[in-house]
Order: sequence, then structure tokens, then C-alpha cells
Amino acid sequence: RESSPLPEGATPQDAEYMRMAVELARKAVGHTSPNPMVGCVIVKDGQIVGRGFHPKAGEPHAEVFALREAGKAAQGATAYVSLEPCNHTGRTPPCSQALVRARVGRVVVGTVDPNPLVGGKGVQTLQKAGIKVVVGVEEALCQATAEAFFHRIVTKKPFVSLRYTISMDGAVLRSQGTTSAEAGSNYSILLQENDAVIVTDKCILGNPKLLSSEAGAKQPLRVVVAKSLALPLDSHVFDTSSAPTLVITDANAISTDLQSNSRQSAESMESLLRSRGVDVVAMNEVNLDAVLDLLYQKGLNSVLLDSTLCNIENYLGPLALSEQGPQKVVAVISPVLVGNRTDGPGFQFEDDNLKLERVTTKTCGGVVIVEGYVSKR
Ligand code: AOF
Ligand code: ZN
Repeated sequence: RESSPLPEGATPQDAEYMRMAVELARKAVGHTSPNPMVGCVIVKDGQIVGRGFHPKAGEPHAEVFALREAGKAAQGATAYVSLEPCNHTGRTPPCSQALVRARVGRVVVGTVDPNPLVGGKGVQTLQKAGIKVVVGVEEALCQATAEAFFHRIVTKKPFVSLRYTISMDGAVLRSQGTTSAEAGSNYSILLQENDAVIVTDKCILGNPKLLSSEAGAKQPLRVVVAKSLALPLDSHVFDTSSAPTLVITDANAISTDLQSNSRQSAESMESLLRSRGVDVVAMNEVNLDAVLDLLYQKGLNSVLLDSTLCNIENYLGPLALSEQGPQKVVAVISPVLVGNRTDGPGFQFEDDNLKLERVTTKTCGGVVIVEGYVSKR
């Protein structure tokens, strides 16, 4: 990754401490939603005297932990915070005031907080108290670290990554896509980073666990979009001891079931799922927007729309890529030839003015994975 240009009043040393703050922030990967990952480092006379990160919504912010560790040494020190210190009383009191009270001399901020409750006011409070503030050190890195939160705050929708597989002869694979085993660690990291993974009832016929194997990973909410509640109850995804599961189904599909004499079975399936700790939601119309709204309401920042093992469009409508559409794409290029066994055309681009930026490529257990962010050209 390229470093952002240094803003006025910042040194290369500042950028180095900011990268440390980001490293700390990332310790809470997967745990902070609906809040962002934030890290803080406090430096006095060239020595790190305090470190902190935001572990979880409801718990203290990064600055609080770093100030606690620093104690009196915070006086006159420089605080590096990957996100603008908050200025409001939410679940926790304002960090801007905590920094003022601790009498730090200078605050280096990675990026301003787009949360309307903060939005520059944290910086103002610090400046009014006579603290020197520099904003925008390692800005791109800090924004990327909080990207899902930023997207959530601005659009009121979770940040969506669309994952799919393409063959060597250029087909999007939907029913014979790459299993998670082949993409191994990459898939495991995606499951750790995302608050939810969305699949279909068809996908769970292959009995995936949809669990991250990263050490200490916060497991994603496993969302199964189902055409009916006729589901294999002994599937791994319905074992909720290691991760929560949500089944989303069509309210009309259920009532059709009810009318067609299988009333008992639809109801008993729902209660059997519930007795296993699975949440069941019936929607009037199942589509991507409605599913994302529900997940937003549940406080999720990010979701992985996993279209590698099923034709997710049959369930959620066309996944036309647009600027509003998936924010990130993860293409798994599989060394297979499908010939005319393809199942349908590729994803449609609604907007022909889109490009991919910040593209990365890696190989992973026999497949190539290309990731990029969708943006306006
Ligand atoms: C910070 N440092 O470590 C975090 C911040 O409900 P609260 O009190 O946890 O406030 C959540 C908001 O605070 C969140 O929406 C975001 O704007 C900011 N997060 N700010 O100074 C932190 N996690
Ligand atoms: Zn705060």
C-alpha cells in the first residue's frame, strides 16, 4: 500500500506512529460493529507511553485505554488516533475532553469522523483547548481501516463485498463454484473481517461451516436466504454453538406452504430451527435491499455476499454492479474449464462509468484471488 502524502506539520515519524495505531486498531477486527476499529498510541519524548484500541461497542474508546496506560506521562505528549476523537456522549463519554483533561500537547488524527455526531467537532474541541492538531496522517490507511463503518454511517447500509468464482474460460460459476476449502485462508480472513456472510439454502446443501479458522476470530452471522423452510436441519450452519445463524425466507412462500396442507411442517420447521437457536425472519419481498436494511438495523457494518456456490441472483434479484451496488468485489479465478455447462451470463454493470481501484492479487491454494473496490471512473 502507498502511504498518503504527509499533511503540513507532520513528520515521517508521525506516520510511523500512526501505522502503529492502525495495527492496534486491527486487533479488534470483526468485533467493533456498529462502531469502527480505532487505535491510539501516546508518545512522550520519543517513548511510547500509552497504547489502546476500541475492543467492542459499549466498551471504552481507544484513547481511554491509551490515556490509562500513560497516566501522568500523557501531559505534554503526542496522541496518535486513527480516527478523530469523538466529541459526543454515546455509550461512552467524549474522548476529546479526556485528551484535554490529560493535557496532551498535540494530537495527530488519521482521518475525520463522518459520524454527524462528531464530524470535525472533536478536532475543534482540541484546538479550542490550545492543543496542536494535525489531521490526515496515513489518511488512506486509516480510512480503509474504518471503511465499513464510514459506509454504514454515510449510506445507512452495510458495506458489501461480493465474492464469486470465474473459470478460465470466462464464465461466472454459480452452481459449481470454488469451495471454501480451495480458497482456504483467504475465505477464512473474509469471514473474520465481515460481520455476516450471506448464502442461500442451495449453498448449504454442500454443508459448509461458514466459520473463520483465524485464531480468536469473531465469527460472522451466517445468513441463509431460503426459498422455503424445507431445510436440512443437521447442517453445520444450524449448529449455533459457534456462530449465530439467521434464516430469511419469503412470507408468501410460507403462507403458500401453509395453504398447501403442509401447515404443520412449515410451522414445526420454524420452531425446530428456533429451538436450535436459529433466528427466522419472513419478509414480504426478499431482495438485496431488504436484506441489507435488516442487517443494518441489527448493527452490522459489513457483509460478504457469497455467490460462489449458488446463483444468489435467483434469491436476491440481479446483482447489477453500480456505485451503490457491492462496494468491493472478490473474484476467485479457478483453473477449470466449463465449456457450455455455464449457468447464465456474468454480473451486469448497470453503470458503464465504473472502475476498480486498490486492486490486489494473490494466489491461494490453487486459485487466484483478485480483489478491488468499485468506484466511479
Ligand atoms: C473515538 N474512539 O475508539 C471509537 C470512536 O457509542 P460510543 O460512545 O461508543 O460512540 C460511538 C461513536 O464514536 C462511533 O459511531 C464513532 O463515531 C466514534 N468511534 N471514536 O474517538 C474510538 N470507536
Ligand atoms: Zn471516543
